[in-house]
Amino acid sequence: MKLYFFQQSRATRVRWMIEELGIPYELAPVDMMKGEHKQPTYLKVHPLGALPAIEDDGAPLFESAAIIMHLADKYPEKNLAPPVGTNERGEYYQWILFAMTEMEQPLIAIAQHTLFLPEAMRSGDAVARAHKRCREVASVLEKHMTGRNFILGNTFSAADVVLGGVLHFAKRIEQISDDMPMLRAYLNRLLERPAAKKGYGG
Ligand SMILES: N[C@@H](CCC(=O)N[C@@H](CS)C(=O)NCC(=O)O)C(=O)O
Repeated sequence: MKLYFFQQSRATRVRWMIEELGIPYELAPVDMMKGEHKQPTYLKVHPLGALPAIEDDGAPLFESAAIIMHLADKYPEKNLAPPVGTNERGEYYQWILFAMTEMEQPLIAIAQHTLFLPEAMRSGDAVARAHKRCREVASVLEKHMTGRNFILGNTFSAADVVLGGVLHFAKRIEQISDDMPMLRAYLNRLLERPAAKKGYGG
C-alpha cells in the first residue's frame, strides 16, 4: 500500500485510517509547495492533481472518504464499518457524507476567503454565509454527540476518521466554538488515539 502524502493535506486522515488498521504501508511524499501534485507522474494517479491518493496492489484510488471506506471494507476483521444493509450501515454513510458535503464545504469556503485567496478576491459575505452554515451543521453534531462516545454510538468506526479529519480542519481554522462542549470532547477523544496522532504527525 502506497499513500501519496503531504503533511498539510487531507492525506493525514487516510494515514490515520491506515494506522488504525495496522497494515504495512509506504509514504510517497508529494511536495505541494513545489507543485509536485501537478506533475505528469502524479496526474497519472490522481487526474485532478489533488491529495490524497493511494495505490493498493497497483490500483490507484483517490478521494479521502472513498479511500477510508474502501479500506474499512477491505479489512472487515478490523470491525471499522457496520455490515452492508444494516441500519447502522445507513447511518455510517449518512455521517460520512454529512461530514464531506455539509461540513467540509463551508469550512473550505471560510479558509479560501480568509486565508488562501488573494485579498481582492475575498468576500466577507461568503465568509458570513459559510460561518452561519458551519454553526448550523456543528449544532446538529453537538446535539447528536450528547451521550455518545463515537458518531455511531459507543463503537469506533471509519466514519469517526472522516468526521475527525473534517473536525480537525474546523479546529485549525477556529470553527469549533467554546459553546460546543460535546463536539470538542468528541474531537479530543479522537485525536488522543495513537493512530490519529501518527496521522497528524504527533
Ligand atoms: N474531496 C477531495 C479533496 C482533495 C483536495 O482538494 N485536496 C487538496 C489538499 S488537502 C489538494 O490537493 N488541493 C490541490 C488541488 O486540488 O489542486 C478529498 O477529500 O480527497
